[in-house]
Amino acid sequence: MYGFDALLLDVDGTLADTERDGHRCAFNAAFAEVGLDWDWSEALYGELLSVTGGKERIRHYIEHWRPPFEAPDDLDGFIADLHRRKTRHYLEFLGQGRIPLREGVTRLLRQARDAGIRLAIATTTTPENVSTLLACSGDTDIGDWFEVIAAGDMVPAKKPAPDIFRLALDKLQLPAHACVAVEDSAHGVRSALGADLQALLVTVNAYTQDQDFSAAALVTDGLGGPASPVKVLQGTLEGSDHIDLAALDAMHRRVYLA
Ligand code: XBP
Ligand code: MG
Repeated sequence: MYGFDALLLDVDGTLADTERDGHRCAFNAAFAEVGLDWDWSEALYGELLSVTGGKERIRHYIEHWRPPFEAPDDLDGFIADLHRRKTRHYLEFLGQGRIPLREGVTRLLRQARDAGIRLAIATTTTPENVSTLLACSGDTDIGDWFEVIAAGDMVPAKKPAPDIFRLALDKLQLPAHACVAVEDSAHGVRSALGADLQALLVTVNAYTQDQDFSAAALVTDGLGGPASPVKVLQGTLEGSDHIDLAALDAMHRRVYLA
């Protein structure tokens, strides 16, 4: 029925707008918990998102943004402890239902599952953050729909390196040309294309809308839905006025069969 076998999805910014009101607030809660006067504003966090990975982001902040900071001898241990605290706060926020899935995500995933399209995650965040986000999404079994969850420290190099998408493809035992990928950021685009996932949709968000997506096959302002057409920012949308399997299939065909 469709010309592709699997859908590989990013998490933060793609499945849900997790950064501004989720991860950022969790970092600030962890800083306060250990008595640090660090406060990542929405604007500063937008800058810090240039570094993927929470532990890597904390280290970058210490090295580049923080006035002279008396770093403890075991800086790695200090950062790991801070990140564990941050993750605990983030999981709490998810459990409070503070971070809903973006519009159209459940609809598209359900359509893919019903059509036999295999589902995989490729993300920089931790596996626990992924499973909890999905479990708190309202459709409690949505996490079971994913055959593969490639996440966080499973790979040595995080996005924009291609490692996490390559791991997802390896676990699926599929070639890149048999798949469609969905991302939200320039780092994610570089990671997906680095894994040769050319049939790539980008659904931008407030933090990423001004980034360079010229290499992506299709860029929209989201997945939309039958009652809410999407805005196409790059490429052409065929088959429907929102992102469904027909639209992804048309994109995949344009990339590989044109
Ligand atoms: C986005 C990231 C993650 C999150 C924070 O991941 O770079 O680091 O910002 O999560 P993606 P952690 O867009 O690839 O889903 O603190 O768990 O890293
Ligand atoms: Mg993302």
